[in-house]
Amino acid sequence: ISKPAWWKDGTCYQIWPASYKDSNGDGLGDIPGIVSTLDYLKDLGIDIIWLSPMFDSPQADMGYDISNYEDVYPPYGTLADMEVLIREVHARGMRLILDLVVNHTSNEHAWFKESKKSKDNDKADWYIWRAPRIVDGKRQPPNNWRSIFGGSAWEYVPERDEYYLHLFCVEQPDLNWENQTTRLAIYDSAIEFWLKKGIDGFRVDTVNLYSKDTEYPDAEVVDAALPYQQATKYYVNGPRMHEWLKEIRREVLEKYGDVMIVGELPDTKSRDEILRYVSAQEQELGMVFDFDIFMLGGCGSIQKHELYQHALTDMKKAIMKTQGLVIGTDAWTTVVAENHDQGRSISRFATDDPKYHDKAGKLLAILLATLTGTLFIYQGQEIGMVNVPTSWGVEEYQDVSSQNYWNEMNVMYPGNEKLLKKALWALQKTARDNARTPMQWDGSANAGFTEGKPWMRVHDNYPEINVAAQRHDRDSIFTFWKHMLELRKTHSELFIHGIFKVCEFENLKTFTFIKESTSGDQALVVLNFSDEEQDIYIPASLKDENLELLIGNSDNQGKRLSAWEGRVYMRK
Ligand code: TEU
Repeated sequence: ISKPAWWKDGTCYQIWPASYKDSNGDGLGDIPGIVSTLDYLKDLGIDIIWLSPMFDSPQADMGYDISNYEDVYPPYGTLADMEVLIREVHARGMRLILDLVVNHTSNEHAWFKESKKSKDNDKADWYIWRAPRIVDGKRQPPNNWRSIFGGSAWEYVPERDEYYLHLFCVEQPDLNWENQTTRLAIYDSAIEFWLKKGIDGFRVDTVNLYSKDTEYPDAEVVDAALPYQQATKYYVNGPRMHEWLKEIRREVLEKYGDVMIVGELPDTKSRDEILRYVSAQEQELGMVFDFDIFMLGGCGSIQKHELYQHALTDMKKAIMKTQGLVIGTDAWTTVVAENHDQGRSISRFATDDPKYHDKAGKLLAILLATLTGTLFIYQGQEIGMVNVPTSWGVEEYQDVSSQNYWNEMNVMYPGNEKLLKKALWALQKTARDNARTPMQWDGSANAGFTEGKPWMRVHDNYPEINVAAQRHDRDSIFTFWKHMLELRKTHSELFIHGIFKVCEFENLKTFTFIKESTSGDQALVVLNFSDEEQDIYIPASLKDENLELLIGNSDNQGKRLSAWEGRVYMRK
């Protein structure tokens, strides 16, 4: 058996550059700011850093609209700053991965500026152009597809008298992957440029959307109230996806050794389909982020206000699915509960009630740190940052998808106070803004994030929840995470690589599971996801065994779990 890849055992920390750490007082995080915190991350027990887009960009979608893959957004720093970051990360024995955003570029990328000029320029078919459809003598988009961020997925360009496709914002035209010259340019500019600089891999944005149904048929009308329809069927996991991912592996990645490739895999439910991407034998991706956990309670649906409280069994199901990917296969999986597109895990999956906040944060740390796969922690998760306050007005929400949703609701339901109130309620629960409030470093002005005016409002609770308050406090969520990450490594066969078995699935209050290593070690993890005391379930196979407490999030010695209590037992 060969030694497991470094990217399997490593714990990865995601940095969202705008909101992480500002070093020059312009109110926006930056690369020198990141460098100044590397010892902090090392101390937490981080092995890999994933940096969200810091490339040059007009920031229509916070950097997921890239205008130059080979340069840095000036307020974040320079290429030289990135070189320092790469060096300093490596000097501490850590690794760095970047975001690879190649489904689309910015409309200000030189490729697109050229492409839109005419129908016969060099890059005329580097993007997806189609003729208008003429209905009753009027110009209409080529089909009825809805953009993921709302509105039509097509935008008209007079110079060409054609529309281009944008699955996301208008400012994010989709690249034409069918064109081999385009693909090679992408590989060269977005991938190899950075691998040559010494980065260790990529998180691949929307890794399954590049191959579309090139007939561009109309999508079925599911919601007649909407002017444009969800068309995922025609662009998710399209016919040439696997061919192209194999091409990237074969033609590009192979040259750079054991790079880490984690793909973001939206809208993919089937286990077999996921395995096509992550089975080692397929030679495509190392692992993916499955979306089931993020979609709990109807999150991610177009009508955000139709959100409901998911049941604990739904969450168990989502986790069983990702944990099950490694069973009987040669695939690898991920453990993730937060990122820059989601509400905070403590608010979504546990409770942010101040009475239970610390315990809930530690409960989630127990859950995540005992699961199999590469573990991802999002900035602020390690101190239990929570969703934005319910009192914030809509003007505090900065994200383009939040704003589009709000505008759409106002157009569709003008003056409907009740619905608009619900829409704001839904934003507070699901908006991407929840993950984008500035990192809470200390109790000083602006949470120590910036000495200037922060680009986005700092959460009101920063005097209570911040790094400085927690770092040296034995009882803090931070210290608990640190301890959990150490245990995860000490018992890596069990926690990082073990087999996961859920117990008493139907229980709606407690989440109980066994982890078992190939050498036969066993751990029992018991987690109370409720405000009330709960019994501890001990499966028959462990009834007569000697169970020793490894760690818990409470001093409770009792035979029952107190509210939001979690424990890990080891079989002696
Ligand atoms: O997200 C892809 C994606 O599917 C999102 O639409 C996701 O479903 C949504 O944000 C949930 O609220 C990636 C990036 O993570 C996101 O930040 C970008 O905006 C998007 O791609 C476009 O690049």
